[in-house]
Amino acid sequence: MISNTFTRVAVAAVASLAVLGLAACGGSGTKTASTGKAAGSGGVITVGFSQVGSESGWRAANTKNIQDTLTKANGFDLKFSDAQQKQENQIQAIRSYIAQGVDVIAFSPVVESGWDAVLEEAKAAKIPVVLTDRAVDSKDTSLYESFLGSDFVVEGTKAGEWAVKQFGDKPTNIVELQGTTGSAPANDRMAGFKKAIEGHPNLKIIASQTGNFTRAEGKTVMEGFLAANPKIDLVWAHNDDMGLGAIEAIEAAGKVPGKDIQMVTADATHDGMQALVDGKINFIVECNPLLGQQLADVIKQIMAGKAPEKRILTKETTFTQDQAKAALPTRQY
Ligand code: GYE
Repeated sequence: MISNTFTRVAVAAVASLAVLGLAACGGSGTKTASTGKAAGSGGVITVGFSQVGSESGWRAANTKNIQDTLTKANGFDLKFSDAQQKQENQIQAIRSYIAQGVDVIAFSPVVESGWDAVLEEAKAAKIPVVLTDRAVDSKDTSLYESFLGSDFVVEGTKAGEWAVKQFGDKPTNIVELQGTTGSAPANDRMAGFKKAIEGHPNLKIIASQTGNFTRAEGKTVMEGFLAANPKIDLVWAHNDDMGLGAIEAIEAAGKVPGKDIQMVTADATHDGMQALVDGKINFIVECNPLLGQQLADVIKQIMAGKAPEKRILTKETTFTQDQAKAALPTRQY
C-alpha cells in the first residue's frame, strides 16, 4: 500500500534555541523568553499569516487547511492575507502584523531572498516568526523559530530519477516549466532534477522557462515551446497546474499528452492525480500542502516557551498511473 498518511518527520535538533533561553518554561499567562508576551493569555493566540497567493490547487489546499486548523475553537485568532505572489505585499503584511502586535507571524515566502530587514523588525519587536512551505536564504537563522515544509531538492531528484528510468538510453528532449522565479521550490526542484539526469547526456533540457506555478502561464509557455521545438519527448513541470496548462497546449497542437509527449509534475493535487489516472500525466512527485496542524503545534510550543524543531520535514511519496488509481478515491486534496 502506498503511504500517503503524511507523517511528518522532525529533523535537526535545535540545541541553539535552548541556549538562547527559549526552553524556559512558560505556563498560561507567563512571559516567554522569546516573545516577551503573555503566552496564551485569554486562551487565544493571535497569528498573522501571510500567504503567497492563490496560484495553484496546492495553494488552495494549503490555505484551506491553515484556515481550518488555526480556528477560534483551537485557540487561535488568525489574521490571514494573500500577497498575490508579490514580495512587497508580503513585506507590507508582515509590517502590519508587527504594528498590530500579533503573538506569532507565519508566512510562506514567495521568493527566497530579501527578507532580512523585515525579519529583523519582527525580532526587534520580539514577535517570533515561523516559515511554512518555502525557505528564506537569510544567513542569520535566529530570524525565525522554525521552518516546516518539503525538501524540494528531493522532489526534483525523484522526478529526474524517474526520467532516467523511463527513457533509458533514448535521445530525449526535455522542456522544463519552472515555478515562480527565485522561489525555493523553483530553485530546488530545478537543481534536483538537473543533478539526477547528470551523467545521462541523452537526456537534454532543450528549453526551460517560468510558468509562475499557474495553469494559464503553463499553457502559454508550452505553446511557445511547441512552436519552437519540433521534437519534445518530456515535459517536466514544477507543479501540476502548469502541467495541466501544458496538456491543453499539447492537445491544441494535435498531440497526445502522456503518449506523444510524456509528462512529469510535482504536487499530486486532485486535478493532477485525475490527469495521471487519465493517462495524460505519466508520473507525479507528491508535495503535501496540509501543513496546518504542524504549524499549530509549533506555534503552541513557542507560546509555551519551548523551542520547536528548527527544521520540520514533510514526508512525501510519488505516484505512477496505477498508484494514482488506487490513491485518488481517498485523497484529501
Ligand atoms: O508546488 C505549487 C505552489 O511552495 C510547494 O507552490 C509550494 C508550491 C507548489 O504554487 O503548486
